[in-house]
Parts: sequence; structure tokens; C-alpha cells
Amino acid sequence: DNCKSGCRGALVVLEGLDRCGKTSQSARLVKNLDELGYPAELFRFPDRNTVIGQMISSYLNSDSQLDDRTIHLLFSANRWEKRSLMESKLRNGITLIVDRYAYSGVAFSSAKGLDIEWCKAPDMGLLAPDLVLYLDISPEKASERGGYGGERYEQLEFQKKVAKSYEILRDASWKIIDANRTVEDVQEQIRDIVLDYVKTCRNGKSLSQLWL
Ligand code: FDM
Repeated sequence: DNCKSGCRGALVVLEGLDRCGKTSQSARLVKNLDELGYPAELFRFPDRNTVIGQMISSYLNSDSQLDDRTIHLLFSANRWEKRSLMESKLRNGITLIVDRYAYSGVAFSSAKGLDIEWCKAPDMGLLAPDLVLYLDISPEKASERGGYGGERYEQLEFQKKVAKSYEILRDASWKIIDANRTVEDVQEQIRDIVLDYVKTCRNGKSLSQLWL
């Protein structure tokens, strides 16, 4: 089935705590979609390949210290620098699978005590996802999964606060995925949900802006 003019890819975001399985599920999803004939690409935030991304990476590795608001704005700028590229790919019919997005930005910064509305402001006007998948796992279970890698936020007490922030942020449109199952079971459920959205977007659903 050929893409009619105006037909676009879907913007799909995966969110969740550290070690919830987002990263491997994102990669599997891209592969599944490609195999089914729907062009798809993987994006992830932070994107550590840019100059801003390197500043973020050094902060996460504790090689640099930054004020909480400064790092928040860098995470946001790191999404803005990819906005036009993402839009042109979507308009060219490519579905984007995005490993973390503005919701991580708000969940992690507000877990430090920053005001939620302040945290949302810099991301207003980014592309709004067509679908947010939340890979649900308890902070305790996540911390047992092969341990944390030692980055700044990978601590049980902090992850508990992040989980609470995500609860405040999520709305009825999010799909909550039980991430306590096997990789294959989670993968199958995600693939079926996403296929529906990919088809809806090809049928002309318009792109909208986040939090406006
Ligand atoms: N993180 C990620 C934030 O604090 N704000 C953001 O805007 C984003 C995108 O960075 F602990 C946090 C979440 C995580 C860390 O993410 C690095 P990855 O997915 O482990 O690379």
C-alpha cells in the first residue's frame, strides 16, 4: 500500500524508569515495523552526539556539576535541536520511535523539586507524540535488573520520586505497558498497539504541538 501525498509517519514515545526495558524495546519495535514494510527510525534523548548532548553526558557521568535549572534547559535544547529533522522525517512517511522525550525532562527535574509548570514551559511547541507508551515497572524491580550503571539518577530513592512525577504527568491517552513480563511478550503488545497508530497517521491525522 503506497503512501498517498500528505501521509506521514507516527511519532511514538517510550517512557519509563531507568532499567524498565525502553531501550531494547525501542530497537525491537523499529525492526518489527521495518519488517512489516513501515519505514521507522530510532531517536533517543538525550542525544549525546551533539555539543549540547556532550554537556549532558558529562553531567550524567558526574564529570561536571550544573545547576538543576541549567541542566533542565539543556535537555530541552537537545530536543529542540532535533525538532526540524524529526518533522521532515515524519512528513516523509517515516515513523519515529523515540526513547525518552519531554516527559522524562519534566519527570526527572520535578523529582528534584522544580515546579512542574516551570519544567514544562521550555518544551511547549515541540512536536506532540501521537502515542506515549509507558513501560511500567516498580522502582524496586527496576533496581534489581542487573543493577544500575552508576549514572547520576540511577538510585532507588530518586527513582521512586521520578515514578511519582510520571504518575502526575500521565493522562488517559498514555498506554501503560506492564513491563514485568518477558521481553517477547512486551514486544508483541507494543508492536500491535503501534501498528494501529501508524495506520491512523498514514490516513491523514495531523501533527500537533506539545503542551499548547
Ligand atoms: N533525563 C533524560 C532527564 O533528566 N531529562 C531529560 O529530558 C531526559 C531526556 O537522563 F536518567 C535523564 C533520564 C536518565 C538520564 O537517560 C539518561 P538514558 O535513557 O539512560 O540515556
